[in-house]
Amino acid sequence: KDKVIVITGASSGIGQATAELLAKDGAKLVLGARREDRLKAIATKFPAGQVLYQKTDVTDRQSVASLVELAKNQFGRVDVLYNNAGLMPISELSELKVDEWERMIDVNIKGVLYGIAAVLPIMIAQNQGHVITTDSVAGHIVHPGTAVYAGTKYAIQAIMDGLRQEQVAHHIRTTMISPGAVNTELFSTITNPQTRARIEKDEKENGLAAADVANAVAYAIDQPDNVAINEVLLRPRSQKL
Ligand code: NJP
Repeated sequence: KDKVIVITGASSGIGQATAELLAKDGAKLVLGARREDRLKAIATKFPAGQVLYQKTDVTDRQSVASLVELAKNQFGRVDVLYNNAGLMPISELSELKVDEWERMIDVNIKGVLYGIAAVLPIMIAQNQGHVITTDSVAGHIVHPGTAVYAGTKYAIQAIMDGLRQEQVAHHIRTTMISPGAVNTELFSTITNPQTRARIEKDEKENGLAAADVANAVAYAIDQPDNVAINEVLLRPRSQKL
């Protein structure tokens, strides 16, 4: 209940809902994202000193390292890193939105790797830890338009399972949280207006609530230390693919 948990992408959606759920349960949190005002608004809902925050850009290795250092310095350890920051500017490959491909790779893959790089020495020294990453149903299935987004989420499957296998001896657990549609701000990163309108409508009408996904994160964290929930895949009941 009093675990020290670092969350990236904590300023909205799944990250915010998870931060609020875990903080209510007594966890000590360090929240990162670019929108510092949003992080501050979350932190001030809880007793002073329980929820810390720092402006963080996960595409900057030093910025992620500094977020993790804040947790280690203030709370003395890092029990859980939740790599949740992500972008989904989906488009068909023929639209050649190469800048958006690069941004997805930078945030969804490199951002996660920077998080792992920052916590791994700490967790190995502790001989204990838990790395959680928001993956996706898109880490299992691709559709026209999701090639690069799904590619980043498939990559996370490989990275997280590699981490799991390598760190069994150091008692480091890994969990991928793989949702289908969730009603968050994620559609706002889509620049094709028709695609954006379609996804926004679908997420608002049919998506899970961010709090539903937060429950899955808390479930994975709350298991006894010898139990590793390696993946939770959750869809709205109405979602077919
Ligand atoms: O979306 P949203 P979600 N550095 O937009 C942050 C996955 N997922 O909660 O920097 C640091 O509300 C951004 O913060 P800010 C998805 O792939 C979702 O849905 O202040 N942070 C915000 O806090 C992603 O991995 C659905 O703008 C950066 C957060 O990321 C995760 O869920 C379905 C950043 C995004 O919150 C959370 O997304 C699915 C950066 N450079 C998987 N760039 C879904 N919603 O349907 C962005 O399968 N952030």
